[in-house]
Amino acid sequence: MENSNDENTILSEFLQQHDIGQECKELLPTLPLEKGWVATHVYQYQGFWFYPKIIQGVLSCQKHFQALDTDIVLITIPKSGTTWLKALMFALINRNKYPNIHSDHPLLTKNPHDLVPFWEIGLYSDKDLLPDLQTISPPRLFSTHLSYESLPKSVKDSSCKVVYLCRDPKDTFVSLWHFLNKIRPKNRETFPLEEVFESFCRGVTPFGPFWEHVLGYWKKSLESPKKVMFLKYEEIKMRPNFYLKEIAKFLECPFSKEEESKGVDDDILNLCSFENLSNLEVNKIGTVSFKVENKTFFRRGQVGDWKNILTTDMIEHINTITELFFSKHGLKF
Ligand code: PAP
Repeated sequence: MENSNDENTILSEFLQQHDIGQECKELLPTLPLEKGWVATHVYQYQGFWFYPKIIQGVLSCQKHFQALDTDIVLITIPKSGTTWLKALMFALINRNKYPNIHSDHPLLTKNPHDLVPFWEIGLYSDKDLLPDLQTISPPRLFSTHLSYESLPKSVKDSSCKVVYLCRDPKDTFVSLWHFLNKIRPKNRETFPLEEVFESFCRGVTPFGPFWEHVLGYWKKSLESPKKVMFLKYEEIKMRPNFYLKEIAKFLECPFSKEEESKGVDDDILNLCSFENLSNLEVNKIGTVSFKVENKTFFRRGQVGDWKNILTTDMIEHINTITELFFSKHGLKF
């Protein structure tokens, strides 16, 4: 079923203004704002851009989330491969609980976003209701699109682990542009590629600026490699088995020789592959808890799709920004 225009209008209103608390209402008028795409405006809070409803969730999780040393937080900027990483990490840490990937595995009947909740877009988005996280047995797995600077303090102070995934900004942008168009509100034309590109390059993009977001986690991963693991979509695509094992080691749950000989690692990779997840009935119908259709999270799942859509000037421009921000820090795409 196509997401109806009415549903998308509800999403855009939801992101814009739906049900925000007093603190958020008072904060918004004090923040810089810019034209949004899916909602009318985005606001800059702590240096990054958000829809109003999401600022509600950010304030709440910053205030209330209490990290445990055993927690695992999966972090991305949108369209970097969040859905894939959620699936991989869920399957990885629950591999003893759900050994049968063919019959009763939760990923066969639930979208990864419903198994690994976001703080700001899910658990903490209700202004009146805080989540009860006490009942979740460790290790608890959460996700967020927040920058390092904006993480709840207890995440930085505790020994919980952070797994950060990013992607070539050109593919991140192209994926974002397609995504925004799929969820755009009623009666809106396709968003002009050039205008969305210009906003992205200025840093005005949901949870952006892209470059500051990535750099924050890159620096942290160099400083505290036991705390923050830094991954690239392109590298996991190229060597999935190697990186799955690296994630397992980082989370201190490495694969045993016996598991490897049984092919548990390959089973997880097959279960979480783009081909498998995107063809599951659950991911073709229905919506995730934050009102986006499940199928919207699966498009092409390839490296280098930017070659099909960006002009030579755009490529040059975005490469120049990337070089400017990243080269002195030894980060390359
Ligand atoms: P989100 O941050 O809004 O949750 P996210 O999952 O990061 O979205 O981005 C979706 C991208 O990941 C899509 O990329 P594309 O637009 O370039 O195709 C989507 O196809 C890709 N993706 C989703 N699932 C997988 C997967 N299992 N393996 C590889 N790529 C995937």
